[in-house]
Amino acid sequence: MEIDIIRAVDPQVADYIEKELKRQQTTIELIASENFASKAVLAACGTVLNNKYAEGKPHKRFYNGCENVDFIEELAQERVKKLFNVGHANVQPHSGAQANMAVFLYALKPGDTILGMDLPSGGHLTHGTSVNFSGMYFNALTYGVNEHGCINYDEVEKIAQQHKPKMIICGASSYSKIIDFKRFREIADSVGAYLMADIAHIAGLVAAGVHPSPSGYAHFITTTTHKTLRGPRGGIIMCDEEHAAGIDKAVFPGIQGGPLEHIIAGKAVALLEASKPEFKTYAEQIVKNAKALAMGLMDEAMDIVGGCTENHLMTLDLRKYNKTGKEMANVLEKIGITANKNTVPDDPQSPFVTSGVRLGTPAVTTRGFKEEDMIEVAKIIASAVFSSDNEIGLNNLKERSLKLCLKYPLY
Ligand code: DSN
Repeated sequence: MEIDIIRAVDPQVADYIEKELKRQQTTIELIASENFASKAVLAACGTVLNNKYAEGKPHKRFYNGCENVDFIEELAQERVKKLFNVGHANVQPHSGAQANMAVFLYALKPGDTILGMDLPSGGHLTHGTSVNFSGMYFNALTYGVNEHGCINYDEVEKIAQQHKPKMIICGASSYSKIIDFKRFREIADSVGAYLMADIAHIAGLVAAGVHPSPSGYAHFITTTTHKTLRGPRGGIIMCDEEHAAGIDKAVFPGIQGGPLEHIIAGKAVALLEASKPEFKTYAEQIVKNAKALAMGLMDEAMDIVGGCTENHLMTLDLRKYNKTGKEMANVLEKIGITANKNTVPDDPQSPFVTSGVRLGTPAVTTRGFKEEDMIEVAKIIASAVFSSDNEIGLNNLKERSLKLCLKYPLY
């Protein structure tokens, strides 16, 4: 057992790994960006591939001895191309943020105007936030959502017409509706902008055909590999052949050194898993579970941003209960449910406090949770909102959470 090998050298680290395993096994994981990678993916990441430097591309490396990692990286690239129907894939980005940074480096010059979704509406830090490189080095404009929690496409078009951005960014970290990539491309074309689709959250749904694909619409598609795609932590960039050389150069030597070939092996394994019929069933169940959770919460008089979900997540809007996201995320942790505080549109609270809690179903669906379990989760969450000061009540809720976890053993 790997843990025994670690324990023999470093009992302290081994202890914390075991405790983390227990935490994952005994809590309901509702962080929308997390998942449980398969044992095969985890094993691939913990191999001797860790030891290899491989700057460059397969068969064009700066170091010798790359004959095995070359084939693994090519396998990963080919699997991305097939799964997402794209012309070129770079599987080296260490993260989604670095995938985005590489696209910016290739497609933009400092000072260029970009247009992305604002953070409170569900956008991502790297889509133009002032504290991130994307907001520091570029003239970042933002669009938001309408009263139904949907992207305001007319607003996107209006801002684009007015400011002629060089790149429009779609994709989000906390957005529960289907993204209309075609409409985004039409807007981008009308002002001569590039379109970048960051599908980090929905990549697994796109791979399974449960969410429309940006392929054929976006000039650049970026993703992480560890969310709905259920792979190792990392990033990928996809584009047409015409941008391939430039994107590859932006990743290395532009922003990264040696690729993490052990993680790329994990990506390859996850991509193979994602091409199987079982993965399609899994992705469909993620969405069914999210809908059941949203319905369950609304049946308990909870508010959901946008009133429903069409993908894997939703944001609970706590304003009418005078609770903050920070407070409720901590209460949920006490009862064995892990989620994160999240801003809601027009949030009066700061991003450190927030008025919302984001809830997602990719991880619990991997465990085996079905719709009836999500209804029970909804009841537990609603009870926690209403009785957050009642210790005995919270202990009972913790028991109910644990019971659900024990129904679906993990690892
Ligand atoms: N931190 C990720 C999320 O939780 O959505 C985005 O990068």
